[in-house]
Formats: sequence, C-alpha cells, structure tokens
Amino acid sequence: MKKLVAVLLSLVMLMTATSALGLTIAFSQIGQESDWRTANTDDMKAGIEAEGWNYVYSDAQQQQPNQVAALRSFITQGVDYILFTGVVSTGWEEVLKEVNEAEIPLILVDRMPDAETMAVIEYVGAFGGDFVEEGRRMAHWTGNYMASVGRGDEEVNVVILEGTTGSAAAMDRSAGILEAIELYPNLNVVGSQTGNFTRAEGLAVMESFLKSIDKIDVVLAQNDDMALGAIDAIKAAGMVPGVDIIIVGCDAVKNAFDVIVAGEMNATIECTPLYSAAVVELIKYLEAGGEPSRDIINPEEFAFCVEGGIVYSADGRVSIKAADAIDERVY
Ligand code: GYE
Repeated sequence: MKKLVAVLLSLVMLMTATSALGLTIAFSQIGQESDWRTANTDDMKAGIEAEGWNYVYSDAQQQQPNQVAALRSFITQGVDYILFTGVVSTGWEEVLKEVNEAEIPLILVDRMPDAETMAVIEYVGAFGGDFVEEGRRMAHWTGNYMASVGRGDEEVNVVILEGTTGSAAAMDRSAGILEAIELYPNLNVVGSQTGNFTRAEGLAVMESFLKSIDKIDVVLAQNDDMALGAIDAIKAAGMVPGVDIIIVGCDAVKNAFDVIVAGEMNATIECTPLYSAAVVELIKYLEAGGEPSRDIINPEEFAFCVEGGIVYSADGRVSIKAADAIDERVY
C-alpha cells in the first residue's frame, strides 16, 4: 500500500513538473520605442522565465502586419497562452478570432483593441493602464500647478506631444487631456502633434513647435521619452526646461525621475509597465481550473513632481515629491 502511494505520489509530482515545464507562453510585443516598452519587455521575460515556462517573444517593430504574422505563427506553434498588446487599436478582429478558434487563451496587456473588437473576441484576462485617466491627470496637475505658482489667471499656452497615431495610449490620453483641460480656462492648447512615443521624434516636433509658435508655456508629452526629447530641443533653443517652459510627462520612468529631481522637468504621471506578476498569477489560477474574467484590470498609479503636493485628479489625489520616491523606483 505504502509503495503504491509512493508511486502515485511521484507520478503526480512528475506530471506537475512536466506540465509546469511544458507551458509555452508567447508574447506579441509592439517594438522598442521607449524606456517604458523596454521595462515592459524585460519584466515579462523575467516573470515568465522565473516560473520555468517556455517563453516565445516577438518584436513587431511598430508594424501591425508583423504582429498579425506573429500571432499566426504562435497558433501554428500551438503555444499554451498568448499575450498581446496592439500597436494600434483597430484591425485585430480577424486574427484574434483565429486565436480564439485555435482555443489558445488570450491575455491582453497594455494597449487594448478597440471596444468593438473587445466585445466580439474571447479573452481570459486584461491588464492595462487607464489611459484616459492618465491624460486627465496630466491636465489636472498642470492646471493646479499653475494656480499654485500664482499663474492661475495667466493665459497659458500648451503644446501636446502625442503618442503613436491610432494607438489606444495616444488616443485615450489625448481624450483625457482635452476633457480635463476644459476645467482650467486659462490653459489654451496651441499645438498638438505626434512624436510617436520616441525621444528623437519628440525632439523634432518640439523644435518645429518652437519655430512656429511664439509663446509656449507648457509641454504635455504623452510619454517621458518625448518629454526628454522636448527638453533637448528647449535647451538647444537657449531656454531653461522646467523654468521657461513647464514639462509634464507620462510613465514615470527612471530617466524622468532623474531629470525631475534635477529640476529640468516638472512632473510625470505614472503608467506602470510591470504586468508579469499579474499575468503569472492569472495563468496559475487558470491552470488550477479558475474561471476567466472579462474585466480590464487597471493598476493603481500615482504622479510625481519636483515639490509634491499638487492635486492631479478630480478626486483630489495629491502628487508625490519625486526625490522622496526615486530610490524605490524599479523601472
Ligand atoms: O506610455 C509609452 C509606450 O502603451 C502605455 O507605450 C504604453 C505606452 C507608454 O511607448 O511610453
């Protein structure tokens, strides 16, 4: 009897071990446009591999057709789970339905497909930032900061550096900025153009704004990389970033923290790239027979600035002083 139990036990252990080792998780990533993206890519790889699972990774270099091809190749390979973030929000229905037909559980991370697509595809979990709220926070921080330094009644000219055209992150952040900025009538948007979420394009667009617009008081950059590019352009034009022009970014990456602590950038609205822990937890839960959910999970996020103490949301959240948080930052 004892022998039988021992044999059964080792059989169970063997099966658990092989199934754990046997899981193959594939990730269709957008590209390598920003520090955020690098942190997201590194975190996912580390988190999946730490479980001893096989990890298949594809970098689409910002091209939707590359993502479509990657997803089809994941289907052909018969992977166990597919992780997906879309460079743009439309045009995914056909290929995601193919994933569904192949019965490969789909986990959405970061940029979701548009609502129409979401409504007709199957997915087992979704984790991403609330980009509309992040945009609102950029506007709230700016309006309240300007008032806090006695510029609440001054006509303030704002330029927006948008992210990749057609991406959920850019469209939703623009929508959030434009919605909340209405509450601060002294803030006027005088320019808005895509810098494609990269430092180089942020620099180029800021250069052209500086040439074509007489007075720029504030830059709202939809990610920190573009904010850093704008800072380069402002310095090159002989102005002092953070003083002559107020600069607000989004993401809260390490490079932005360094520049905020140095006083050359004013604030950043957090958007976390760290999803592997949630993804791993979900996969384990599903493997154990848990029920999938169609909820989109937004992580809790904060805002950081030079001094701290600025209200950055409609519900009265207050920014954290960057210098107090810099040592705990992990991306
Ligand atoms: O803000 C930006 C990146 O989709 C949330 O993409 C992401 C955005 C992030 O390139 O830096």
